[in-house]
Amino acid sequence: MDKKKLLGEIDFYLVTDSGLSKKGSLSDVRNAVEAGCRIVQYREKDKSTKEMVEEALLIKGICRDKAIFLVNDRIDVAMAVDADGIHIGQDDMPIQLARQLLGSDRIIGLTVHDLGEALQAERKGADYVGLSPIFGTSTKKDAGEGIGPERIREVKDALSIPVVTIGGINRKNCVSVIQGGADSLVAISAVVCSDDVRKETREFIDLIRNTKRNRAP
Ligand code: 3NM
Repeated sequence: MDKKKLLGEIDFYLVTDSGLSKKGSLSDVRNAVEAGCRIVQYREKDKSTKEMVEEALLIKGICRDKAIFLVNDRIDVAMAVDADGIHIGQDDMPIQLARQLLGSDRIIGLTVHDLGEALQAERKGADYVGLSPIFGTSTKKDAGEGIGPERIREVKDALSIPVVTIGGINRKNCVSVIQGGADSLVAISAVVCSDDVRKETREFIDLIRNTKRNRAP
């Protein structure tokens, strides 16, 4: 399965958060993938490297040929478990070095906050950008103020790589994000804090697909 090709088709994007999760990251990934989620990012800030490697291997096993499996920030963990790629921020490993370490086949996603950073990300070889934060969020304490869904379009129109959106997105405001031009969206608290991750993921996927079908080209 060509995971870079799959990247062009993603809609709902799961990012794990063991601090917020009701039933744990493994359960969240299992349920989201069963519901049809095709991209998973393992984001873990508080566990030991050993625990992360063990958990990442289990998540990789769940994703297998159904979903792209990325590791947030920790390029060493991604390489150790042979993940499909990584997601990094502006202050993490510089993208050119990450590419040297990972090779051309792996997926690298980069967080960007505006059009300038997005253009640079594409120029430097990112496979997608994570545009953030769209709305205010308490899930990431230093995320800053939301840029609003109306700022997505300028980034989407300027890039040829997928635009993933993150930050304060829920089922009420997600239609505005997709209508704004996003290819994909992450909703962490809206999903992992829910009692039924599978149902919540499915509802996001259906809403995103219906909105994409009906939006102007
Ligand atoms: N990164 P929720 S905001 C992981 O702005 C993350 O870069 C962000 O969580 C950024 O969907 C964020 O619960 C958390 O708002 C998003």
